[in-house]
Amino acid sequence: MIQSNTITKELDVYAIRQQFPALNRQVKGQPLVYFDNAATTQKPQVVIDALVDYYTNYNANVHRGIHTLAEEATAAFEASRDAARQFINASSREEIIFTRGTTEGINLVAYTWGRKNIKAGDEIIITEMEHHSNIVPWQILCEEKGATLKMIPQQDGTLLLDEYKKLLSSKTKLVSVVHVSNALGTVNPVEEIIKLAHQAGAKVLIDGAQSTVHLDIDVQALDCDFFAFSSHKVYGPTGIGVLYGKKQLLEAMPPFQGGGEMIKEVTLEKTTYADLPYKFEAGTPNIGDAVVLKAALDYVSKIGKAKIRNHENELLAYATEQLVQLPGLRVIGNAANKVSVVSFVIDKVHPQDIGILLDNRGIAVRTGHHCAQPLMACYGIPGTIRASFAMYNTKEEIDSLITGLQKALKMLL
Ligand code: 7TS
Repeated sequence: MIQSNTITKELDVYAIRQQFPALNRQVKGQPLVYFDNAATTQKPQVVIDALVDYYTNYNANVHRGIHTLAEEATAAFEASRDAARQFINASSREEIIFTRGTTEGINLVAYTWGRKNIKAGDEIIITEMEHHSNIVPWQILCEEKGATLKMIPQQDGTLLLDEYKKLLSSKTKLVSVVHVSNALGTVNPVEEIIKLAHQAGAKVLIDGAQSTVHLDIDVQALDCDFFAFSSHKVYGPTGIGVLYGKKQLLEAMPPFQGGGEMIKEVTLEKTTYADLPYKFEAGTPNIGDAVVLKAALDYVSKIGKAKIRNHENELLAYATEQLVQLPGLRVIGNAANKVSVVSFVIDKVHPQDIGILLDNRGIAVRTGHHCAQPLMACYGIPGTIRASFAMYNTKEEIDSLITGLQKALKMLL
């Protein structure tokens, strides 16, 4: 049934919902309400079809066969790289490295750029609101090198930039910052963070895991040195992601893994490495999922991120407005600039109990620390309940969440 209040002027949510088969399923006898989009988005039929098409019609290894299937697979694989380049406006396709996802992208930079450039006494700056994947690789590196990891503090979801300025010095070699917090939804002022880091002579990595699906990304305008994102949070398949790096940095970096495809010539004495981007893509890549990434990015571009964002912002405002009326509920993270995530705790109830009771009503949220334990420690809480929205969510679904929470609280309190 189409209800006018859930169709924004520009985005026909109900037409979009038809394109996501998973949204038709029932959970515990109720229609699925999927609010765990920050963990991973559901996939539109075009993405599912593209994967089936690849394995049905042109599955072959890339860059090595001269037969037709290998040529088709290689062309599709490289077309996907071009689509990713365009999606984040990198200046050249050589700057687009396929990875398994954001985690691998960050680890690649820590392992190669970090091993080469970080020395004892150097400092790396991250923030208090990082996902563990933008903390642990730097801890490992700092431990190995005798470098120091510093954190920009935050208050109620907003980074304290004055504190950041105090942390910056000639010792700072890298600033690695999450663009959009997965646990709070905060959009961080990365433009300013990047500018200040560059003035101090440091390089900057942006963790774009949560931002790439919601915001227009222009790595050249941002002037970041590295940018990492995951396909599966942009309506694409799992197991594939992109690391962007400025060409001159990537060229100067040692390889990540050694093996086939990343070499120019191997003798027993010495190996010379392949040109970019292949130097960083050892072995048979995840061809099928890489090919399909293009279908996902094209799908999002065709609908238009501005329209999607407009709709998601309406959902976020509506959800926040409804949630704060529940007794004992406290929203965690009230930054002025947020997208698509509302995290909250409720007095005297454990987030996990709420998660289980909501699941009994077919409502999927994430509960826990969201792989951001240092952030939870700032708030003195073990975790939150997180609802995160995508283009296919509706206000009626938020109403179901509110009803579900009211019923859960009646049972628990
Ligand atoms: N950085 C941020 C900000 C993230 O939100 C995530 C995943 C990652 C990095 C890691 O991405 P991956 O694709 O390599 O795993 N975040 C979440 C989440 O919020 N719930 O599940 C995964």
